[in-house]
Formats: sequence, C-alpha cells, structure tokens
Amino acid sequence: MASSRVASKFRTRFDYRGYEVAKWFPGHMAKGLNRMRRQLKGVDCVLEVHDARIPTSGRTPRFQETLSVRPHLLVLNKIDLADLSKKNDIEEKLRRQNVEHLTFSSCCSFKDQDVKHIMPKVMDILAASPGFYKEEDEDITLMVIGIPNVGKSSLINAFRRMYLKKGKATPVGKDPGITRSVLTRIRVSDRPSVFLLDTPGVLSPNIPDVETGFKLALVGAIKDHLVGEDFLADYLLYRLNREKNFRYVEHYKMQEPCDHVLKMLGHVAVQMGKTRKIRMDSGTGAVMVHQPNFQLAALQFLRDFRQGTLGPAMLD
Ligand SMILES: Nc1nc2c(ncn2[C@@H]2O[C@H](COP(=O)(O)OP(=O)(O)O)[C@@H](O)[C@H]2O)c(=O)[nH]1
Ligand SMILES: [Mg+2]
Repeated sequence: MASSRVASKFRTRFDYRGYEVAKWFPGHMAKGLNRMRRQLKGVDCVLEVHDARIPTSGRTPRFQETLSVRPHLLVLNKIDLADLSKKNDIEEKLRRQNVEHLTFSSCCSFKDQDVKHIMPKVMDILAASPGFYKEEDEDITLMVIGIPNVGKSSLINAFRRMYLKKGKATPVGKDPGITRSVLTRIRVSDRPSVFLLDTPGVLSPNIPDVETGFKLALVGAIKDHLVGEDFLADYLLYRLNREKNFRYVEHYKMQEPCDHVLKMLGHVAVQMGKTRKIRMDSGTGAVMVHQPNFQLAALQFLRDFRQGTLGPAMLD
C-alpha cells in the first residue's frame, strides 16, 4: 500500500461536534485554589506532579502565579506510558511556560529507581534558591500538588515505601500543636530534616479549549462521561491514526488501519469478546445473534491505551 494512500485515508481534523468545555466546569477553579494558598504557608518547596503524556497542557496557570513565591519542581510522571522521543522539544516548551525545574518519574513499579532522584534534586533547588535559608536543625517541608489522576498519591506512597521501611517514619508532627489529620508528615530525609506533607493538593485541570479537554479525558484527569466513552474512543482513534501509531491493528487482529470508529470498535468487540446476544426474528422464527457491544468495546480500547498496550503516547 503506498504510504500516501494510507495517509489520505485518515482524518486530518477531528469533528468535536460543537462541544463546549465551558459547560463542563462552570467556575470550577477558585475554591480549591484559595484552600491551597492557605496550606502553602508552611511549605518550602512544591512538587507539582503532572502526566508526562500531556506535558504542556492541563496545568493550572493561575496556581503558578500564586506559587511563584515558592521553589517549584515539575515532576512529569508516568514516563513508562509516555513517548519521550522529543524530550528536548518538551523541555524547551516548558521553559517557555516558565518552568524552571523539571524532572521525570514513574512510580507504578515497586522499584524506586524512577523516583529516587527527586529528593536530591529538590535539595539542589532549595540550596540554589535566592533567599532560601534554614538553620541546620530546621525542618524543610514539601508538598505534592497536581490535577487528578497524575500519580500524586502514588508518588507519596513511593516516598513512603522508600523512607518508611528504613525506620525513618515520622507520621505525625512532633509539635503538640500539629493536628494529626491536617498535617500528617512523612520524614524523607534526616540531614537536612525534610518532611513531605501526606495529603496532596488537588488542582482543577485547566481546560482552555475542547481539544485539551479530550486530552485530559484520555489520560483520565477528567471523567470519561464528560466527553462520552464512544466520542473519546473516536478521538483516540483519530490521534493514533494521525500519529501513524498502528499498534491497535495488530493488537485487535485487524487487517488494516481504520478511521471509522464503529467499524473499528466492532473488531475490538469481537476480538475481546465484548459482544452480546440479541434475539432477532429471521422470518421462520426467532434466532439469537451476536452483536458488538460498542460501549464495552470503547471502554476496552480506552483501557488498552491508558495501560500502554497500544504503545507509548504523546498527546501534546
Ligand atoms: N503506568 C503508570 N501508572 C501510574 C503511575 N503513577 C500512578 N499511576 C496510576 O495512575 C492512577 C492514579 O494514580 P494516583 O496516585 O491515585 O493519582 P492522584 O489522583 O494524582 O493521586 C493509578 O491507577 C496509579 O496506579 C506511573 O508512573 N505509571
Ligand atoms: Mg490521590
């Protein structure tokens, strides 16, 4: 098959059918932001976790303004699922978004090699921050923030795993005034004395346009139903084809790439056993026929993508 013919088979634009993201989250930002601003008072450094598959979209710009008073490290997590072949471009683009400190991580495995570089990096950042000064015996406090589902809790758990098992756990503040439920802290270093706040700050995703909304939904940062699973599956198919990532063809044992979502989901349904029996009248009596369950097939397709089965992803 000539590649030009393959290319011309695919959509070059996606039809969002007039979806308006403004309707999804009317005035969603302010509340959490104020709460977090108050929480930030005693924090020395902020670890902002974000999904490496959408490195440059979905982050909350207004929060970054609030934050500029604190040293900040952007942690792009889930690198095991991300296509980082254009890492330099990503770093460049983030620098233009005023991200000064950046690192990459993965915290799904129980090996800590993709997490353990973070603390030394934080210490370097703090040491180099103008005006940052602590007495040797003063505690340093870090806070993990980010939009939903990017791995904030997983990162905190990874830290817990790394540092608690060594018997260095300090789950509660030493000072009597510190309420357990509000300020549970994990010691992540003895010298200097560094704590991580146990509760992550959840930010609202920034959705300036409909495409960003679809990307956020694909990585699970906003709920599927805001877009609709079948619509989201169609967007996923469009993206895979546009990037010429045809792993799905092999995975679902299709003959060739396909740009029609129902046709494609039909294959998924048959391959993955997502069919349902329905009764049909054949004229000579009722017969049971297998019909693809498109809804379940769409969910399966999304799940396969999110688990990395369809290859590493880069949505920005
Ligand atoms: N593949 C992969 N999955 C991850 C990683 N970190 C977190 N997850 C998964 O992403 C989902 C959301 O993680 P969670 O820590 O609850 O995110 P939070 O909402 O930001 O706290 C969970 O299913 C995690 O298992 C990672 O580095 N790689
Ligand atoms: Mg969480």
